[in-house]
Amino acid sequence: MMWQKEIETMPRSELKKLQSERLVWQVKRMYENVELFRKRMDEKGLKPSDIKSVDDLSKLPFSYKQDLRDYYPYGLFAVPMNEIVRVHASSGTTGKKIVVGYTKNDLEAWNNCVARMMTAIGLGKDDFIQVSYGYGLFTGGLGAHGGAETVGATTIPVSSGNTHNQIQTMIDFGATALCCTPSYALYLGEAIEEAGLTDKLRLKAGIFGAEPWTEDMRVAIEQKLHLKAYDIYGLSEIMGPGVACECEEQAGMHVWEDMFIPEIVDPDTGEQLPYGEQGELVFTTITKEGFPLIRYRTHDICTLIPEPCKCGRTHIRMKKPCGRSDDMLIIRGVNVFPSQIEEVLLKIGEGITPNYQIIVDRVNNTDTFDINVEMSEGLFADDIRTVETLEKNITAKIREVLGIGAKVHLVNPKSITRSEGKAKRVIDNRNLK
Ligand code: DLL
Repeated sequence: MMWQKEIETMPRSELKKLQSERLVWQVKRMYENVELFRKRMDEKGLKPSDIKSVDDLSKLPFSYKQDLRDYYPYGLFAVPMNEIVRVHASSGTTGKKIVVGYTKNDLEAWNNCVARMMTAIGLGKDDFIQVSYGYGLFTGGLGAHGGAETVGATTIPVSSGNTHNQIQTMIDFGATALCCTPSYALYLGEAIEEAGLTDKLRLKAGIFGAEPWTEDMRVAIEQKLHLKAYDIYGLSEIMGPGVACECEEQAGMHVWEDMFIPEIVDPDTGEQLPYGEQGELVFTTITKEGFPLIRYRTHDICTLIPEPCKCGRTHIRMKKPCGRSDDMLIIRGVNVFPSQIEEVLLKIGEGITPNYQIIVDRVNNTDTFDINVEMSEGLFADDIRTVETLEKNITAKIREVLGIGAKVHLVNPKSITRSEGKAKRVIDNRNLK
């Protein structure tokens, strides 16, 4: 059942018809139930009846991450709260997280998205799928989990962290597939190699995503873990992992177009660009009930591949995202906005200035995360005790906000280089394109 052949190989003309019907349905119900959407439609002088097919998509207003902040936590949901059976959350640009919600049908649709991919890459009832994405508010763990149970595999919900335990579980429980971030997969691969345990692995496939990774990384992971490494893309706002997935061809990720309409737009003007051109990826959810979004600006820079895939699936493919049109960083799989750091520094205030620089690198397949913060004029670098206390305090607050550790270094006032008076906030030395 999970090879949803009729849908996955539907002729494009039929797919377009289906999308149009669903778009019309979605626009109508959102106009009735989501205040912000109604307001934006009214501002444009648009009525739901003006939207008759996917050809009218570009008339519709965009939606933005900022909207989720403004209507935090549940203000954009399109059903009464008693129909929402699960919420997840992800980083917002400042202190507050963004919150998303799912109805029972939404969870079923999500499970299907991931299950379609698992089926495509040959996973099923006889497999043991180890889920090493984090469980909790992050969508990775429970998203992969739902797909694994749906294909009937034996699901091993390890969650993230504790490498020793990961490896032991993988070997003892006979995992045949692994789901985690690509950087963690590489890290596990090295650790397994070092421990001389590679022979004990039974892995055949890996489902890796949540952060950018390169073809070189794919080769390295495949060599170390003796498996085939597949890419999976998604974002909490649209659903979670599984919005787009690679098939057996490993040649771009199929966007499940019966549920999501992708567009590429010029990040500056918002103008729709033809398939094949690079720009910002935008999604419209046409089946989501709980938290639907119309023309959501992902900020992921990407290209859609309109040519048919050898696998026979007709759903369009996307290339690996190759950057962001905003300043979001993904460090150890966690989304980080520089503004979150600035907010922490501003709150601490005394002894420091909000002049900071984030330096990210990748050493031994793990992201390093350093933050230099200029101390204020009144503080002296030789007052080691005060400096150390402040550094500890900032580190703790950053961990509280982001959920990951950073190395904080207080540096002399005005020592962070400015160009045209502006400090460069982020130096990312990882080569992920
Ligand atoms: O990262 C969902 C996910 C979990 C996807 C597990 C795949 C596997 P967020 O935390 O909301 O959701 O982060 C979404 O992560 O806009 C991209 O910038 C980035 N991203 C996700 N998958 C990929 C990928 C999850 N395969 C943001 N390649 C997105 C590159 C990715 N970037």
